[in-house]
Amino acid sequence: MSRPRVMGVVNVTPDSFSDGGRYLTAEAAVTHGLDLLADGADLLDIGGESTRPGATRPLVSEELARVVPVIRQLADAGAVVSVDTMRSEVAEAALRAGATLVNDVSGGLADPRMLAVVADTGASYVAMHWRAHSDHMTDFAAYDGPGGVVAGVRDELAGRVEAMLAAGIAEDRIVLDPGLGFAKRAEHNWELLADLEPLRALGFPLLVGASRKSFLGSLLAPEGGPPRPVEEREHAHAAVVAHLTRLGAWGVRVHDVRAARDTIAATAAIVAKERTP
Ligand code: PMM
Repeated sequence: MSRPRVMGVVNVTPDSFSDGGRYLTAEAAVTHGLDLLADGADLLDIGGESTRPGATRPLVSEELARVVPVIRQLADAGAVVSVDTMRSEVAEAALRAGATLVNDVSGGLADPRMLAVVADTGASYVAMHWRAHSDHMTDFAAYDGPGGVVAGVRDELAGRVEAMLAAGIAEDRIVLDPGLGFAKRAEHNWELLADLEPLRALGFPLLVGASRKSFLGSLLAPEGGPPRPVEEREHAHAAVVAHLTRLGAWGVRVHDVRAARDTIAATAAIVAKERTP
């Protein structure tokens, strides 16, 4: 596929910043997933742990109970399903229930068993750049080395790639993600978006999640005023999706699938004409 894949977000959590509590029952989450598929999602990302700044972690049993029934039903309905989890037990159960991709925001750092589980099952694996759990990640939002945030994220992801390959994950199963908003201040996110080439040069497909994040809210805030509310950030997000389409990103992780598909379609139509001699 030459255009970015659209990964629709289904958060089965009480507290996600973007949609917390809206799809907490399995029935509501499944209905939402089916709606996202009808809107054109290429795959669905099902998560049971909120990673909003300051969030505390659910019990493993809670996370399992939230995601497994939803994954089973959506996979049975024909969806390509990824599980958004940092826990190997949840990844294993999700893969048994029909998921084919593990989206680990910690890139294997949160659970020492994760990489081995992914290698053993042959699942695809999204490794996001991450430094610490959400309750204290803002303490780690400093990139003082040469090359700043771009070089810092690239080097830390390169280290994760080494660990993944050493664990036996096949090269063609790996997707990398810069982790916008995770141990990053707003200007870090913009710097990363402006300079994704060093990450791409690592040689893996890139997934990016900017949808509804607070750096969009702060960009759009009136002077001295509060951030733009979560549900009013979509136009700014569309500009990010257009940019990622031009860069040839592998995928975008989004809440509003239809808006992302429309943005990608229009951008791709322009790009196709540019390339015609
Ligand atoms: N962001 C969130 C959760 N999971 N996974 C990947 N791969 N990349 C991201 O940027 C990412 C993620 C947080 O956003 P949400 O609370 O709206 O799901």
